[in-house]
Amino acid sequence: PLALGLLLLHLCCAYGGITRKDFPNGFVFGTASSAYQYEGAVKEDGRGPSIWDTFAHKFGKVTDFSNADVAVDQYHLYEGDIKLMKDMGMDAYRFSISWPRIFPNGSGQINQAGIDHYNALINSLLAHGIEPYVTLYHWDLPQALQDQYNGWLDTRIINDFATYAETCFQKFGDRVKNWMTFNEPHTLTVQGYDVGLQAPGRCSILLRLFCRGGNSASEPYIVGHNVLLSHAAAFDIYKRKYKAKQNGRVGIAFDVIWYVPGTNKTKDVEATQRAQDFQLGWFLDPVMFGDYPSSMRTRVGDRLPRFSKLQSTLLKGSINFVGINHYTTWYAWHNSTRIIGVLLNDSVADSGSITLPWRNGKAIGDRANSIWLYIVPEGFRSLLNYVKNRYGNPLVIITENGMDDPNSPFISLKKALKDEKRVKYYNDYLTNLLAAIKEDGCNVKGYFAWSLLDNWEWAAGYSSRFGLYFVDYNDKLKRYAKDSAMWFKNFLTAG
Ligand code: PSG
Repeated sequence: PLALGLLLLHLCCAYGGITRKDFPNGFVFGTASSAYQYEGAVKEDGRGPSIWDTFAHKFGKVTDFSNADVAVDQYHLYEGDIKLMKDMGMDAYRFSISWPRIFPNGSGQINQAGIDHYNALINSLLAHGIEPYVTLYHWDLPQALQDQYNGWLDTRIINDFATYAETCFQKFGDRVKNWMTFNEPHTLTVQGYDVGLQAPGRCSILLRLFCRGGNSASEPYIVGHNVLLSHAAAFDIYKRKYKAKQNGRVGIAFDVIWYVPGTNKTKDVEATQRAQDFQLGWFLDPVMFGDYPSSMRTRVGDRLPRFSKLQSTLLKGSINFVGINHYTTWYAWHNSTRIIGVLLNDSVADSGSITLPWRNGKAIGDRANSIWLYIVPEGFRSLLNYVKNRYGNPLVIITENGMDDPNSPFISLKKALKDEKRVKYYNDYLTNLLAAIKEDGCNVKGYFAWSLLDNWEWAAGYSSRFGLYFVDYNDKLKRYAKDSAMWFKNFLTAG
């Protein structure tokens, strides 16, 4: 007990010693996850295949040649995982529902075994006093809809998504009060249909070297449009048919890198704003204001679909909270060359800005394991102020925040559990979040760490470890608390 006490004292007070008591009453803390990255059991209880099963099983798409057939097996191990959350003192858990577990063919017949599984998960969370926050779409589209009509490229998806969403409201909405229709509409659009590094892996950049099908100059805008209209349809159904009875909230979890100008020249400052327009603005402007940012309209022209009057009205105000997945900050400059436009001819080139995590050969911050993840805690506070100022201080929930370490056979278990860098990351990002709330008046009401456990990191497979808990992939997926889990426990339960 003394050793543990000293460890907790060290973990808490080595870094300014913030605790949850410094946050407003009712502020929610939790951890986040997603179905495909966690569940495994891909062939059990009638689940249909998703586009991520297909993609992960294609040769060369995942750096360590792995797939998520087993992942961290939360489908079977959820009871134990809920105890880990409880033990840290977490209030909430963000997870996603796998669409092909509910509708193995994407639409049509409901799979009762899928409903039963999520009922059991939700009931167990509530029995332990943990509030479920549910994402409807965290990228695992039923393969059947990809085969039938090209998934997000076709407007038929809007109805099928709306039916799936309504089924979830109907079956789980008596107990689930916080919904996110989409996880990272921008990432799924750009990674899936512009650069092609994620499912379904379509692109035309770099002379079609890496993709067989796709058009990076048009498909991302079509997909983004259908995602927005699908969100609006689901929001409308909730508002008209479920809100009065269930009294919940519907949001979206947006991926947001904070961009800072590479120099203070006007054209770089303007390019920084454009980079943000083509990331957060692309999806948040339509749900707040009813249309895309004007910089997108000007620069993309006829390739950017238009909203009808009715669609625009449906979209405007179709969000009860703004979910923010935030990890990192990059620089942005005006793109004054033509090379990128020629090589890419895509939505990235359309923005007319170049974004990078270094300047003059020097990184913007300390790097985590992922090549895109640089640690810049002050960027978090700036981003929250940007959202406050541009969008009228909406209700914000931080739906993801975290960093990864490498998965290496040369790092001992003992060493992997000493994740000092992660402890410092959380301390510093939460300190900036606190300042944004208390000093700047940002309306943030919840925070979810990515992630409870190490898990399957998409194209990076198992090579990346984002967890507060270590997962031993060589020994029955056993979970071990890292120092960061102890740090959270102290942060949440101290005093
Ligand atoms: C989000 C943001 C960036 C890269 C990847 C993501 N970025 O800033 O370049 S994906 C996001 C996702 C979750 C991932 C997690 C870590 O929602 O499923 O595991 O972040 O990459």
